[in-house]
This record gives sequence, structure tokens and C-alpha cells, in this order.
Amino acid sequence: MAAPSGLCRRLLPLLLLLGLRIAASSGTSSTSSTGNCGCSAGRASGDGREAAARRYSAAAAAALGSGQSAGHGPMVAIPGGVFTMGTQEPEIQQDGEGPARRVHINSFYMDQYEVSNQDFERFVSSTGYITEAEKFGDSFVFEGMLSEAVKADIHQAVAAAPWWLPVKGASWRHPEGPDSSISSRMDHPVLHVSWNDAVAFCTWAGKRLPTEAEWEYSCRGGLENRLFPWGNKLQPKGQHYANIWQGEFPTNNTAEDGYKGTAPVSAFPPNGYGLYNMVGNAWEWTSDWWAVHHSPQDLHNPKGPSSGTDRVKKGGSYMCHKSYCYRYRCAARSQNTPDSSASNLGFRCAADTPGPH
Ligand SMILES: [Ca+2]
Ligand SMILES: [Ca+2]
Repeated sequence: MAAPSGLCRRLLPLLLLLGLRIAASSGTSSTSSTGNCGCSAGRASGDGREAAARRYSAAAAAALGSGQSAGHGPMVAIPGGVFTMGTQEPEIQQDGEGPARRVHINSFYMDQYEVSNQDFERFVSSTGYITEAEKFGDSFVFEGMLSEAVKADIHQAVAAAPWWLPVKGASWRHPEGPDSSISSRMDHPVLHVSWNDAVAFCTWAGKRLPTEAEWEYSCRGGLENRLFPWGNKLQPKGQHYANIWQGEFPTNNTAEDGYKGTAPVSAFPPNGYGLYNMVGNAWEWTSDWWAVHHSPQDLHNPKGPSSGTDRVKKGGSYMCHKSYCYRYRCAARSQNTPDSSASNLGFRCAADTPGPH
């Protein structure tokens, strides 16, 4: 299929999807300032690639020997416990941030950092893996990161979020299009990876994606009912604790926190569990299907709905500003189709602790 028609095929449903989301949220006055944030861009539907990616990952893992640990960073042992997941004071009603519920989590391991370009390069050079963005031939890039030359070639945009542009040749190796490179950003989070790509990486590394509950438990770092991994104040003593957006979105990015785009995965202080950049920097995929209503019975190591169309992502990104995307909170959540990729979306992996829980 020629690239332009493929692009149209995927963009049209995206526009419809965004339109529907706006319609669904327009009656919720309390969330109107943050609800239609347009902070994600994605392909509108999967078409079997997930199964293909799973087959691929299983084959890759088998070839390498399961449990091999080449190509990934350090993990932190997260103790089991009970925590309050979600919030009774949702900031973005339609995202299903509430209700607050007491959730039991068994001990597990969590990657200390977001998966970096360096980590992902090891995976690709070992396996020859080709990401979905590379197969599709394009990925979504935030307009503010693009050169005028690249923008001049693009005539399509997402109506509800015109700052997202589909860029031909954008991929994890070329985050802002074919002329861009990651050579100076090897320690930054890998971007333009779909959920399927993330599953393939984690499987290869002998790991898995965290559940949403595990991710949120990790984000909270042992604190109860706090907005952020470090507490309730965004900037304790004036210090920046995460890579988000300062200034006016989307026109003025002052980079007061030191970073206009992504930061190294080890930047900013870690939380109580020693985890870095749980909120901000890159959004992170989780294993759960997306739903906004949560089962009151599912309170022990919940894994989310058994089926769906979108996967849950957590933590917000360097593009998040309170005015339009107040999602750099542990309880916040958003979603994309499993084959979506964008210039602000990455992941980290989790793993089971050995032996019985
Ligand atoms: Ca920033
Ligand atoms: Ca993050």
C-alpha cells in the first residue's frame, strides 16, 4: 500500500475518535480546561500486529534463552503492600481517575529508569526488530520539535490537536524525522515505540510491562494519597522534580526545568523507591486495557479489563502543562491504541520476583 493512502486510512479514524472524545467530555464542565488536552496522538485501530509482535517476542526470547538480561538497565525490588489506587478528587473526570480503592500488590521488580535509546539499540542490534512506526513509515511528532523544512512537507494534522503532525520517516532512531538523530540522546528515553514494540522489548529482556496498578504503586514510592511521586507540592523549595512544560502550551516552552524535549532517564531526583522520571519525561505504557470504570472486586494484583481497544499509559511527558494536560500525577491516566507511537511516549519494564509470593 502506498504511504499516503495508508496515512489517510489511519488518520481519519483518529480524527473521528478525537471528535467523539470531545463530544463525550463537553458536558463535564469541571474538566473542560483539561479534558480535551489533545496530549496524545495515535493510530485508531490495531489490525493483528499485536499478535504478530507477541509471536516475534516469544521467538526472540526463546532464541536468546529466557531470562537473559542483555540490553536493559537496573531494576528495583518493590516490596508488596496495600495502597490507595486512584483518587477521590479526580482532576480529569473522564479519565477514570477515581474512585480511590485499596489495592493489594505482591512484590515485584521495576526498572529504575525509562528504557533508553541505548537499551533499545541493544535490543534492535541483537534481534533485528523493526518497530511499528518503521513498518508504517511514519509517526506522530510534536510540531514544536520540528524544523521548518519538515513542517513544510506536511499537510495533514489532527484537528483537535494541531500540534501533532504525522511525520514520514519519524521513528525511534529519527525522533523528529529522517534528518534527526539520537546520537546525542542515547541516555534519553526511547520514543516512537508502540505498545506492541514495548512488549517485544520487555519479553526479549526476560521482563514484562507493569500492570497499571504496579506502575501507580511504584509511582507513589511508598507515600499515600499524594499527587506526585515526591509529595503534593510541584516544586518543593523551588526545585524541579520532573521534566514537564513551563510556559504557555503549545507556543512557548521556557524549559525552566532544563529540558525543552526529553531529559536523560537518570535526570531529576528519584522517588522513595529509587525510581526516576515516573512522572514527566516520557509517557509509559502499561499492560492494562483501558477502561474508565474499575471493578470493585479486582483489588488483588489487578490486571485491568480482559479486553479493549486501547492500552493504558501513565505519567505524562515533557509536553504536559497544568493548563491542558494535568496528567503528571500518579493517579492520572490516558490511553492509545496498541500500535500508536509518538514523540512523547516510551515505557519501562517490570518483572516478577522469583518463587512463590
Ligand atoms: Ca521541560
Ligand atoms: Ca516517565
